[in-house]
Amino acid sequence: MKTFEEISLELKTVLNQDRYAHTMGVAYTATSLAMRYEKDIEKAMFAGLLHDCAKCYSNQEKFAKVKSYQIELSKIEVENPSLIHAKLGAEVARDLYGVTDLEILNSIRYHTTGRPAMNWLEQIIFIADYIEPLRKVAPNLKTIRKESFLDLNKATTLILENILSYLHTRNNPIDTMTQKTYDYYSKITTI
Ligand code: DGI
Ligand code: FE
Ligand code: FE
Repeated sequence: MKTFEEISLELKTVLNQDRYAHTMGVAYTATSLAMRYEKDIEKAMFAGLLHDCAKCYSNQEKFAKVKSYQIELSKIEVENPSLIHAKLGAEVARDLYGVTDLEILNSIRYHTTGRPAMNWLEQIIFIADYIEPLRKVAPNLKTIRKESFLDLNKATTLILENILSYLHTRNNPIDTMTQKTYDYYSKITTI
């Protein structure tokens, strides 16, 4: 696998400026969460760094890469290409950045929708993506940030509530995985 420095330099050329800044925010927020929960800090840093590595390709490039990596897309992913960067990102991280660690690859693959029963890294990346310092618009963000350092499951539920209500107000279709993730975490959380 390439070094953090090498990957950062490459990402700077393929991501736009805002996305690069967000990426660094997620890398360091994930690191902080890994410290708090006594997990592997380095893994969290790499996963955060790479989670949006496929975000800035054009839709045309995304579909071309999906084809070349033989990725299976659901109907909702075909119709909402903004979802594709998660699955595609896992393949790009493996192919272009030399990541072999399955936990890192899965945390990239599931960072947008989450999934039921996420492992620690998947959950930390899902949360860090939402709470990193440059994210400014979500409701109750202050509470969610605090909760992230107290109870990962509770924070996950709060984030999914926001995502679902945001998608509802915009009349965007809900990916079945997003709904399943919400159902799972709301059931195991008492708020
Ligand atoms: O890549 P980021 O912007 O950092 O964050 P992300 O990977 O969570 O992607 C956010 C985008 O994904 C945003 O445009 C909303 C969309 N999204 C997340 N879950 C769903 C969804 N879009 C649809 N249609 N359905 C979902 O369930
Ligand atoms: Fe993303
Ligand atoms: Fe992100």
